[in-house]
Amino acid sequence: MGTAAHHRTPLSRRRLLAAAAAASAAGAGALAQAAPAWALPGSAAHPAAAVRVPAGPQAAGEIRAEFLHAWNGYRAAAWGHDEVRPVSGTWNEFFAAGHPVGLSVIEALDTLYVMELDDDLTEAADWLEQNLDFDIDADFHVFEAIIRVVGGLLAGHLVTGRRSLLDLCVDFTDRLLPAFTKSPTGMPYTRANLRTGEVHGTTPPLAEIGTNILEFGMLSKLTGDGKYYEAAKRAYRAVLDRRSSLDLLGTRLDVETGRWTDPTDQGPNPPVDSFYEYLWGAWELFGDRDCLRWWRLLNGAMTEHLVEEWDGHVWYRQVDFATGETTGRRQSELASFWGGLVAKGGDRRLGERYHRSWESVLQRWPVLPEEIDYGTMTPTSRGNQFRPEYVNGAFDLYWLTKDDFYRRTAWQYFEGMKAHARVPGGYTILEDVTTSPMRQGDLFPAYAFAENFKYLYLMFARTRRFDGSDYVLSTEGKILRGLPRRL
Ligand code: DMJ
Repeated sequence: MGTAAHHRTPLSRRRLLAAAAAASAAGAGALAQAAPAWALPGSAAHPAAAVRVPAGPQAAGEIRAEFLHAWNGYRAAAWGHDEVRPVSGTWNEFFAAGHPVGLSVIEALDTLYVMELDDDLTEAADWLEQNLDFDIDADFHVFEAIIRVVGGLLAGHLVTGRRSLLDLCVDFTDRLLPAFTKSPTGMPYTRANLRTGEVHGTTPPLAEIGTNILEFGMLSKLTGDGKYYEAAKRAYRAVLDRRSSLDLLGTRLDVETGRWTDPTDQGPNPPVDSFYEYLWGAWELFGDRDCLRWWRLLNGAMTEHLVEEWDGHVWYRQVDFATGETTGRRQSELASFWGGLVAKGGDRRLGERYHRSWESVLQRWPVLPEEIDYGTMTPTSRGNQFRPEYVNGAFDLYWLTKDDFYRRTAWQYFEGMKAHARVPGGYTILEDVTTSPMRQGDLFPAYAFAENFKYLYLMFARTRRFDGSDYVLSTEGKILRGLPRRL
């Protein structure tokens, strides 16, 4: 690797388009020179293209068996608790110590359905019906509660048709709603006490302000009560009203004063990532034209001001949202879903290129580190929380393009997961992916029952239980559209 000066090509999109237009005017030869900045190298140039994958049904069977390995590990050691610690055979409560809500059971519902594990689904839904009681005197993290519990119960209702799961979902959401309704700006507080309605936490990041419109919108649709959708929309508007003159956003806002407390535009990195994801999602799921407009505006500005070429790959730098000045070159693994979103949301080339940037990192570390600095290509956070984002991106790109490259790279992800994160009691997070062997931790995050195995399975399975040509999944992998029309 050479010096940054040799490798950086900081061309903004507008400049690239201008260059392409000028080249076009000058003739085809010149255009061919301007194009490479966005050109997609042939899949064959990427190592994942050479990965050997078993035939679809066999691959799907292997993935299902690995899901069951994890699920049965949870059932044996931690049933009813939020998360299993598969190495020690103990458990972890995700929201509040001493107050389990069976989070893994909630997260798994629609995965059990698509994998046709119908006895397990019945057992899980029965258990939730008989045991869940949200009258809990504890603070719940509002964003996590929405994407995990509200989304999980909604998806569970959609796949089982059980009214009881929807009733639980309404009760739970109503207990979180004060975080929105007590806020003078409409942007939610970070935490809410489920019993008292007290709220805390005044400076959430954007992901926590905007990642709710899909779950709240579905709830409004299913109940006929618009208050959930209205709360979500008001929070979005409050942020859009505070964008900079460059149409960029900072990281955190004070929900009481309405002032920015962190002016960094993170691009698709956390803790902002799904704020943008849900703008596109609200257009797809509800046809919301405001959200489409906002997605186009903000995504266009990020493409213009944040995207840069570096060592032949495209990445999103961090910038000051007011000036556009570069402030960092970190890239979180959590951003690796972004290629699929950008491709769906209008710029297929950029989306495919961004995914391939991450694919090149996967060749180096078969389980991705939590964060890298792409300027030096060094991991800046060496663990991996058993993350689903990379395969989420491959999943979306596969269904959009039907290019087998994405199945191959997903299979490579699956093999990395099996080789390094599998333990006798299921699967675990990794503390360091740069050691050999990779140093293992002791936790199976509940989201992996909703995400990793589902994305993998649905890329290979022949099933009538999911429509890959018309689907909307939440940020937590919950299937909100794409199920058979039987409900
Ligand atoms: C999940 O809870 C969701 O995917 C969320 O959007 C952020 N990331 C975690 C899994 O890594």
